[in-house]
Amino acid sequence: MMNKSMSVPVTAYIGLGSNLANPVEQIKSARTAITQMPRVQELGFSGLYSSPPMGPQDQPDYVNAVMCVATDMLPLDLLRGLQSIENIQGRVRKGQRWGARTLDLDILLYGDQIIELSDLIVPHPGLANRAFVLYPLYEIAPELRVPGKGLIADLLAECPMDRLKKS
Ligand code: ROI
Repeated sequence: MMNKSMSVPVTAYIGLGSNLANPVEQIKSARTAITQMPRVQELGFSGLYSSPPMGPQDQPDYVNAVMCVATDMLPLDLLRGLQSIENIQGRVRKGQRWGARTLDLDILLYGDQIIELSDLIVPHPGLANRAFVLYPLYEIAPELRVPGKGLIADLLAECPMDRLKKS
């Protein structure tokens, strides 16, 4: 009989971002924490990129990266796991929309699925026009097709690198 906890792993992409409390260390420890999640295997990790904040300018520059994992966690279970890592690393949700944060973990892609739940929209709505997501994603998955949006290479060609720097 098929064990109902067994399911086929999907390849998911996670965006990591930080602009407080030593961002490079925040990203590194988030990587370790994600790798240590029970039903997650790391398949790839981009370089680190820095960029000025998108949104309010009165906050430090960000460090961003993208991680590729294989997981058989359901999307919302993966999201809850990532949120608990954000909280452990001292994320405080303040009033300001798009304010500074110690750690932001976003599910960018979950296999080829389109997910539209109140808590989770995949592909991530900002993916197609944010250089700090597209460039690290392209680095680890240059052949990727983004469901509903097309080839990563075509999205990248439309998105100037602007002030994004590979660090
Ligand atoms: N800006 C940059 N450069 N990098 C981010 O990860 C990032 N994350 C955010 C907002 C506040 C929108 N701006 C950002 O959530």
